Amino acid sequence: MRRITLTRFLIEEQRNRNVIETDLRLLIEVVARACKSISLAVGKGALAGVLGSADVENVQGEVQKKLDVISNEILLEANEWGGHLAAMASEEMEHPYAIPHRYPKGEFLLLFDPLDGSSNIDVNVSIGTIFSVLRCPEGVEQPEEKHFLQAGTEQVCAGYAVYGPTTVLVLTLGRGVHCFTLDRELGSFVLTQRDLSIPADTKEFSINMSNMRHWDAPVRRYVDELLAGKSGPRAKDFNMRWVASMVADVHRILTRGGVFMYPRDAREPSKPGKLRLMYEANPMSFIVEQAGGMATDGHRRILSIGPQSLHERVAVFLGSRHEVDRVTRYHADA
Ligand code: AHM
Ligand code: MG
Repeated sequence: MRRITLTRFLIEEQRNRNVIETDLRLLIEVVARACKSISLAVGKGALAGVLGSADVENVQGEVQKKLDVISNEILLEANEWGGHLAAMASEEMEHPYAIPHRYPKGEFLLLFDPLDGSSNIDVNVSIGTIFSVLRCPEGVEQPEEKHFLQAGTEQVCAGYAVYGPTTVLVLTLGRGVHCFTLDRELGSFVLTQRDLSIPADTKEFSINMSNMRHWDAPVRRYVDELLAGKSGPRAKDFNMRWVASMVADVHRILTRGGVFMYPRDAREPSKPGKLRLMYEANPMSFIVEQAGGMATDGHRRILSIGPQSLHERVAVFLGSRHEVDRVTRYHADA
């Protein structure tokens, strides 16, 4: 079998389709290398003393795990010196991270959730990294928060890694979605699936059911109908899965279809949802749309939302097209 490593894939994309600039290729390779380091740290677990809490809160008011902090540092260190970035932003940092003056600057902005699925870190369940790449507006030397506030449609690249039984990296450059599996002996990501495609129909849904009493009426209506099964209005039985790591739930949907929901709820009525728009919902929505799926906040296409702040939250409905379309219609009906 001819093995296509990530490096070869990117060089061939650049050569044959001219869709990748050299700096963007470098950026993706650096992020992939950082994901390998995170994968190694995650894999060592208790042996390396990396489990447990770091005893500090991040800007979201969540207690950081040691691996959240380690993963954030790995991504910052890997990406600051290559000359491909203008600045970075992370779930774990209140403000954007400026590239130190001693290094050259590039034209891209990198945003990431360094380790998604925090509640699963200490219990040996799949977790991952999510990232999004934007272009720094022209003429901006010192990017500030406002320069990051671009709609998801402006993303030039997005991806995620899942640290599960295998480590995979899933990537889109706006021309399909491709999956690479980490060959641990070689230390390289190898292309294992081109052009992932999410089936338009599904019999599987994904939502944290414990919040049911807090949901808005359209979400209740939609899930009630799914739960009613064969004898209900949908006339088929649905299965449910909730890993509580968005990376793992989305990866399952890219593999076999499904609908993922993290709606707004009445626990914190002032918040539009739990997940963060710029480094969780936007990159995942770009990937899902590129695989033929759909992603909305119940009302609007997520990728078209004009962000107001770096850490803003959003309700998320994504996955198989016909299901996301239906739950979005239920919001409009209401
Ligand atoms: P995190 O970025 O702090 O890990 O939070 C995001 C995660 C998602 O991966 C997952 O879908 C969701 O939070 C799970 O939330 P809950 O614990 O409410 O089910
Ligand atoms: Mg997250």
